[in-house]
Amino acid sequence: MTQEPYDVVAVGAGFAGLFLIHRLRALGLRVRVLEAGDDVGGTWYWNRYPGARCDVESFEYSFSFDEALQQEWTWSERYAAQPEILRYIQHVADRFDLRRDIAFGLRVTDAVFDLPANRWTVTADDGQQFTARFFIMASGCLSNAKVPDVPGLADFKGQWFHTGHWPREGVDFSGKRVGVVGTGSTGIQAIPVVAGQAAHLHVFQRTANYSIPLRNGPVTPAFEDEFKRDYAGLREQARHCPSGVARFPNPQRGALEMTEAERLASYEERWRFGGISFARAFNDTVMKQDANDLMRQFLVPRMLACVEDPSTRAKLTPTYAVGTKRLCGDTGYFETYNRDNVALVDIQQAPITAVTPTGIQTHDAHYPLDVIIFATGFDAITGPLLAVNMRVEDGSQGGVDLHSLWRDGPRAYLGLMVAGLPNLFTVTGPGSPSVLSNVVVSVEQHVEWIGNCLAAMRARGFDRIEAEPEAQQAWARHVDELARRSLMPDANSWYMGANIPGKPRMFMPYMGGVGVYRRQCEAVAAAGYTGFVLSQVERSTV
Ligand code: N01
Repeated sequence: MTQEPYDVVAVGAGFAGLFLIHRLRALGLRVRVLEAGDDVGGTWYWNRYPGARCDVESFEYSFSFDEALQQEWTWSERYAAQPEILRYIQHVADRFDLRRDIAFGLRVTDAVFDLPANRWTVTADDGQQFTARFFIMASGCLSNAKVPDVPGLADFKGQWFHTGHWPREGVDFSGKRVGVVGTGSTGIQAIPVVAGQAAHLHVFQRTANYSIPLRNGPVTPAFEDEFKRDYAGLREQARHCPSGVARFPNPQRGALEMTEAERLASYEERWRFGGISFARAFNDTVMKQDANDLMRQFLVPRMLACVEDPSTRAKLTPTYAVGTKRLCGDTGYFETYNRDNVALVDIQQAPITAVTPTGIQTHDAHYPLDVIIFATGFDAITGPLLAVNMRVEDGSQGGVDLHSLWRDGPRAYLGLMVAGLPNLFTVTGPGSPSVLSNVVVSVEQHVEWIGNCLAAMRARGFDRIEAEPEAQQAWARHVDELARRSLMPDANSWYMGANIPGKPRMFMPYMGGVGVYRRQCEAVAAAGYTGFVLSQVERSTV
């Protein structure tokens, strides 16, 4: 069944898809958002695992586009848990009546751009098709959950879950022997909660990680007032600073420029404040190994001071450079290893070889389990884009598809458009600050930019836009150069695609920061969309 033509079809009803509807409606465009889940929320719809919460403060990790919305909503905790964030997103959908432009329960499988017709046809898993002049992937950077390819999983007699597809009804761990595989941001959040419920918990750790206590707590009226008395001003600051987070914005000085006393005072202040802003204590932490070593020397003893068993403490000691994989924020993570019902298994030293019908087998032992939780992450940034078979078809010359274009690694001009795929926009695509920023700030910036671009095209009578290959190449070189000046490419991180076997190894996000990035996007638009080719190929325009 083919649906009526739209101006825009988009994928995903998370923060990005919802704001897209709001913004594009205001421009008078007809938009349809296709969403695999049965409600709004995106990341916060799927990631219902125990302990899930945002490690960016909620007053900042929220929409800024509407003053009344931000004044009326009250967060109960400094770092809200998943149910509250989901309630907030649902509130936004209701308040702006966004659901009527969303089709739920549809997973998009294919998107084909018919070059002569200048139309995308987007196909969902139930066969429904939607056509539109413009297609926008608002599918998130961390929505393609990755279960490791471990032999024997299909024959496991217990229950197993990936944290990114957590069952709505929850999981009862009482009296169960549970195994958690993975100690990234997700595992570190889930482990303390699961440990409190399960009879026994084995944590299977491949890489020891850095984590800073969040020091979460209830929002007091004074705390709320701190944000709300000049919310607009704070948001403006967030938009123009590197991280997209206004409180503790990025530092102007490097650790190596400070005296030891100044440096320790700054680390101490951040440590007491809590959370992942610790990484932003100095501007050279991920740029210079010496600066990184100084942070490490401060952080590791603090972080592990609570772990009583010396051999567990040794296993929990990270060895890579701080901040080159995403820093984690936790609530009682390291303390969990003092519990009698928790054991840490070092699978770097003795890797998992199989899942057996009754548990996990490593090189040197078998661990009987009733439940296995994979907190093993995502095929990040490109995974959700490549999950849709996107291609351009030109009756005479054959076609081009995203998989071929990105065979050697993803490239997108400003992270917004892929040369060769006209009228397709990617929200927080590769080459944009996305996952290195407060992603809601980045989402709003992208959606605003796309909306302005569509409005400008309409005003000037254009109906096709595509990125120039040369501009895309130059942007990709710039993204790569920034990364190479830092320690980031040395880590086996998902930023590098290192967690997915066979994925091209390439640092995907833009390291220049959201403020600088925003200025570049604005300059491109102000100069008439330099690096893009705009044209009129249809007889009449929207
Ligand atoms: O995933 P990860 P995540 N065998 O990829 C291990 C955001 N987030 O879901 O490090 C054994 O970081 C893997 O080991 P290693 C945030 O941006 C935000 O935890 O590859 N182990 C690692 O320990 C975050 O960075 C919040 O050696 C395997 C873990 O699994 C991103 O989501 C909360 C394995 C995966 O860690 C992803 O976090 C949660 C295998 N085959 C998440 N494969 C907020 O608070 C992987 N691992 C906003």
